[in-house]
Amino acid sequence: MQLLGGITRRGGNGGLDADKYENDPELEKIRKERHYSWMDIVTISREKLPDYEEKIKMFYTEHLHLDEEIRYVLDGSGYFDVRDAEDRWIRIAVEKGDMITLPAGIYHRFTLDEQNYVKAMRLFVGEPVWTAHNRPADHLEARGRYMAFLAQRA
Ligand code: KMT
Ligand code: NI
Repeated sequence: MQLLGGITRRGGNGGLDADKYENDPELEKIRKERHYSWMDIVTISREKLPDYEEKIKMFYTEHLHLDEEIRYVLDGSGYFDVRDAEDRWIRIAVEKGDMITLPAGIYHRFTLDEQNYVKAMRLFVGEPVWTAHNRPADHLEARGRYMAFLAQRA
């Protein structure tokens, strides 16, 4: 379903089954329709992620990307904070079974919750570009396009 600012989140009742991600026709359908050709799986926990402290800091530093950020939570949970049209932080909880998409150009950050654990599939259209542009990044074309998208909906 649509959340604010062009963000979408679909959960388990949308047909996805995180326990069957290796063979899930619903996931295959989404990937085909949305051209999510590339994927990998990351685990974010103190035990599993090298340079955990540093990575956690990076995820929680306000930034944007030039492409859509697509995450499918296979296990665990966390929070995506996003800026709304008035530049206020909005916290979006994600948990096992949720797939969230953040549009290119939206300022956001990610943090774990008290579980301190998330396992997520990262999806991408074509070859992934992970570069995080920390705020301020208002001069970037992706930011301009996102601002225009917000303005046209207001
Ligand atoms: C990111 O880019 O913020 C991450 O991959 C961490 C969150 S995955 C639910
Ligand atoms: Ni990001």
